[in-house]
Amino acid sequence: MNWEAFLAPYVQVVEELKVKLKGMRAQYEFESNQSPIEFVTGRVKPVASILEKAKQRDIPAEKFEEELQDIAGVRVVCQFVDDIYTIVDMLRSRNDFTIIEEKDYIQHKKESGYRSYHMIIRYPVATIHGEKHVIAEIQIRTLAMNFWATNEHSLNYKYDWQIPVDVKARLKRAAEAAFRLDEEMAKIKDEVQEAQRIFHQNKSNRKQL
Ligand code: 0O2
Repeated sequence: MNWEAFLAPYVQVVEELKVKLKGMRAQYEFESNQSPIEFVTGRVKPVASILEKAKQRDIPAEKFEEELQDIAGVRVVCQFVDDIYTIVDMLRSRNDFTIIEEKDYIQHKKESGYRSYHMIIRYPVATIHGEKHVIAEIQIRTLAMNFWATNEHSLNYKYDWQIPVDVKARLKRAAEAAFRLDEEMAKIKDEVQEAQRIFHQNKSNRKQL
């Protein structure tokens, strides 16, 4: 397998999606001094992880493009849970890609305690050989969900996906605590946003002086 050639369209998709989503963030801030997007990251799955996942799920190389749906991954991190659904609605209304599947792991958390909203899309990318449709995954989650998922991911690596029972139980409690934090923050969202608007306004006033 020529990995550089295989992954090139995925690299392009991740870069394009990052530019578009960061552009949306800037536009929100410009127009209303606040944004439902806190930050955007993206990555192309490392070759070792692609091979590992393919082996676990018995996926042959010719089916990687169709069945490994997170080779191109972009993550949108929000402050509040309802921001996630604002982003989801906005992504649904776009016409530069098609949505293949949506997985709401917020309403239906995973057994591990994982919460996040996943959107699997088919994104047309221009290559020197013409247009190619690439499958990509957009993960949308709050800062609290992201904090939990990042730590759980590290522990999975540390324990080679065999996290000890006591650590697993703690992680589940931590996931519930992160969820309660999101719930509490939702209750004071208006106040937090007003404070952030004032802060941004003062910052741009200072810049103009
Ligand atoms: P990495 O290192 O992020 O690339 P499915 O067949 O639908 O059940 P699938 O195909 O794995 O499952 O898709 P799913 O559930 O949408 O998960 C894809 C990615 O979501 C994962 O990629 C993780 O990034 C994230 N994710 C899903 N479940 C968990 C979880 O329990 N904990 C954490 N921390 N992240 C999760 P990879 O390939 O696992 O990892």
